[in-house]
Amino acid sequence: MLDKIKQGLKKFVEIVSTKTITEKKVEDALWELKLQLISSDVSVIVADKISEEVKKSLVGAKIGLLEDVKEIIKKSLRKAIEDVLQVNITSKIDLIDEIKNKKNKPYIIALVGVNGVGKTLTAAKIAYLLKNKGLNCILAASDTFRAGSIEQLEKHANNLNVKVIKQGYGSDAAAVAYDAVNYARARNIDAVIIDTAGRVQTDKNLMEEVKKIVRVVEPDLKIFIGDALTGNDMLRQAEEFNNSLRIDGSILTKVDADVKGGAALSISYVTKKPILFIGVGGGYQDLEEFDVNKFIEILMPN
Ligand SMILES: Nc1nc2c(ncn2[C@@H]2O[C@H](COP(=O)(O)OP(=O)(O)OP(=O)(O)O)[C@@H](O)[C@H]2O)c(=O)[nH]1
Ligand SMILES: [Mg+2]
Repeated sequence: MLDKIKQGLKKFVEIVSTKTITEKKVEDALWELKLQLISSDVSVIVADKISEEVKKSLVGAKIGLLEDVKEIIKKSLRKAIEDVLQVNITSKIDLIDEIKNKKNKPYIIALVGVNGVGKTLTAAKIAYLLKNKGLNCILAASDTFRAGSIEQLEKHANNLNVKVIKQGYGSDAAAVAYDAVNYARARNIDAVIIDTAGRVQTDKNLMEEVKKIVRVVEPDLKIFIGDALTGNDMLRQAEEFNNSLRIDGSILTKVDADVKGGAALSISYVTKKPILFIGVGGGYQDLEEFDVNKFIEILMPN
């Protein structure tokens, strides 16, 4: 995964480090790098930002005779990437701690996003994670829209031995979430995970439906679920959900199949919210905490 960006970075390091660093040379190489980043689904704003930062730190840099030019260039790239991944992000969210520390149970998590991005599977993955951490949770079947969605969630819930609160298709999604919260409150359950209906980006009704869920149950955490494979499209969705709901963070799914990697690099910058987890497969255990340093480690050329 992430091979494409990695190659762009590698090429940049190689081009620049074979020559003395002059503004013109850095600029030419940066142009190449920017194109590579953009074709790897990094958003144009982010690609610009990375190029600018690298340029600032490299042009005019006085490099001692014994210093390794390659290392200096890598350091400058690493810093620029770190900056875009962490810009304006002050709070790292530790989900397990947050749930444990919440005074009035339950802790309420709402998962939102467009069709087919992995909301339902991610709801199940989170339930699995919480169970493994000794926390109990229930699932709210607030996708009352798509045929088969309730049975799909129930199947996961059966596998995990977690309760689902549901009504019928066509019923009010916010009412289902509300029921689930009440159920959990009455039984001292740690967390409620709300699975919501997918929507096509332009669907105003479904967006209103999620907003209503948010109004009614006031989730502690509103997580945007984005499919890493859909690149810049996913970034537009993230912006739209963020504008409508003020999301608290994102989970990127299908990162296991993502050879480009640009979406992960851009989403925090675009939303100014952290990536909480990444989905790396179809199993319940395939949810990893997103670690900026580890991500950079994977990206950086040797
Ligand atoms: N490889 C891989 N597949 C994933 C991942 N997350 C989800 N999927 C797959 O993506 C498909 C869609 O997942 P769902 O959980 O049904 O997506 P959804 O957002 O609930 O879809 P709708 O309910 O139709 O809006 C399924 O086939 C999942 O197995 C992931 O991290 N990696
Ligand atoms: Mg679903």
